[in-house]
Amino acid sequence: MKDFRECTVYEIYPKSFLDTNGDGLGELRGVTRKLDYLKELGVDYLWLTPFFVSPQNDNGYDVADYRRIDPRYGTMEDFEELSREAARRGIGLMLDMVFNHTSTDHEWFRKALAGDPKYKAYYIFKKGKPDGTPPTNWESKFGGSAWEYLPQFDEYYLHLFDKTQADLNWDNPEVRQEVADVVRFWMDKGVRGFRFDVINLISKGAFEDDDRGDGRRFYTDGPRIHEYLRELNQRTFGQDPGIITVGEMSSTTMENCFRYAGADGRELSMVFSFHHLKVDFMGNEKWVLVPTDFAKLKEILFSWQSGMADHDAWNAVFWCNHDQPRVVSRFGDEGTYWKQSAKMLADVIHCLRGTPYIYQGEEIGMTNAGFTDLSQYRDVESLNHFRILRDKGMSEESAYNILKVHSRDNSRTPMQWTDGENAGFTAGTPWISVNPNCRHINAESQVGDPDSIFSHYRALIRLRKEYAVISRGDFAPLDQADPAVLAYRRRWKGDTLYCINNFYPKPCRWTCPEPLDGCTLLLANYPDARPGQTLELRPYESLVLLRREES
Ligand code: TEU
Repeated sequence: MKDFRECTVYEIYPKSFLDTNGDGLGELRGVTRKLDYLKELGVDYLWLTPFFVSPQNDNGYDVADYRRIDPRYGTMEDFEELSREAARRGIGLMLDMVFNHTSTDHEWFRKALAGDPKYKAYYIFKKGKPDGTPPTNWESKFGGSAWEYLPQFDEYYLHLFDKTQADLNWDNPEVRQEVADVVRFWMDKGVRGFRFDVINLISKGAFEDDDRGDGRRFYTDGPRIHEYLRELNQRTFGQDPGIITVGEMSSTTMENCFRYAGADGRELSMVFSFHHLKVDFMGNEKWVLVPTDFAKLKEILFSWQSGMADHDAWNAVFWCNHDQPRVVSRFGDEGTYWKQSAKMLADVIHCLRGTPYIYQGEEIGMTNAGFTDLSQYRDVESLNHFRILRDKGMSEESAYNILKVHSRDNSRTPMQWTDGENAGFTAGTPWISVNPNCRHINAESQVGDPDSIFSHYRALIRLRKEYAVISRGDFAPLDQADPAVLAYRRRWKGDTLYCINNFYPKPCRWTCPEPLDGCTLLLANYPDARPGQTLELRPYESLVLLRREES
């Protein structure tokens, strides 16, 4: 059985990974075809974003049937082949379960719409206010009201995301049983892990107007959340200690995460939290352009590292996923220091305490989409918010500049396999534009090159397996106040590891507050790096140092 502390998870967005049938959309067979590449990288699990039957209004996060595969992604045989071939290479599959909501195309919702009381009770229907407005003033995460009116019932249903994603009513025990049955169905197919989409939003509290925000405080980490997770755990994955689970926790608190991801294993193996990725937002507002607050980034990363360790709880550590801009564009440099900054950012994450997640293309330093026209955007969230910004009177150019930075489509452009036509992703017309920088950023040119970003990620994945100080060590921040350097220390038994990073393109001098005698260089992103008590750090320079106990 794998120990998830030593493992690395690789996220695949199948639609943009590899198209083998020329329809411009990637599918499961494309993943099977690239298993040797993933094995070479060394990852342990593949998290596949949803490939279930869906109208694809939110690229599969609007599930219409949890047990069937959308024909656009392939067949159940394709899935079984992928599962078998992955297992043969020691790789487990992690499925993405979207249980906060279903598509309004789901049979349950259709029956609800037809007036069947059993299925109406699967969702959250409420009367509007006497003045004809929705039940509460809550906002959808994708913009606009979180309530959709249905004239035939003179009622509204709740949708925290798109209006075609209706929230399930977890207070209904039948819903909880249905969800557990789905999890068991996939466990029986040999799945080795689950990622639970926005799982901390399932327990709704009071349905009241929010005079301080968009309503999230009424349903985030809600009143019965821990009870529901424990119940699901006991009914399903908790019966198989080999299964790993990760919960996507939207706007959560650390105190709740101690329980979600506690070592007692009563809820989940680990959690994704997002506070460290809101450092280029204005509060919770994403659709603005503000510079990255580096002090805040460090403060958040470090406090979560220390807090979770103190409570024996486990983090998923990451910069990238299918909802986030590409990290090299966001916190690094797409130009002169592209390679150095991509490697530095990798070191920061992979030496932390937690299970690292890599998002497809991150391992070759893929950048933001670089779209030049609005018509290239596909994401429902981006398109809705573009409209909202324009309605508020913002110029098209300003609204567009915000999308360029924050749109989720930045990470959804096709995987860059080669420098050829459509980056080797498809022989047809890709569903979303390929980044023309595939001419110089592509997997083919990096796999055999020992100095590539790919090789650097490969080394980090291996080091986590080799050194318990990385997989198990404690955590302590170093020189938290430095305005340019992000540095920390890990310790396990007699071993001490230092991860020291210049986060900026400007060289800087940094003196380690702890003696570094006896340290040797484990990894660096410049060929001639030298350890020393005082370091003259070059642009984006990163050093990983190790001191081992004399034996
Ligand atoms: O995302 C949850 C979520 O709230 C965010 O990541 C969201 O995309 C972002 O905050 C908006 O600014 C999950 C999935 O990862 C995402 O792809 C889905 O669209 C969403 O849930 C709904 O299922």
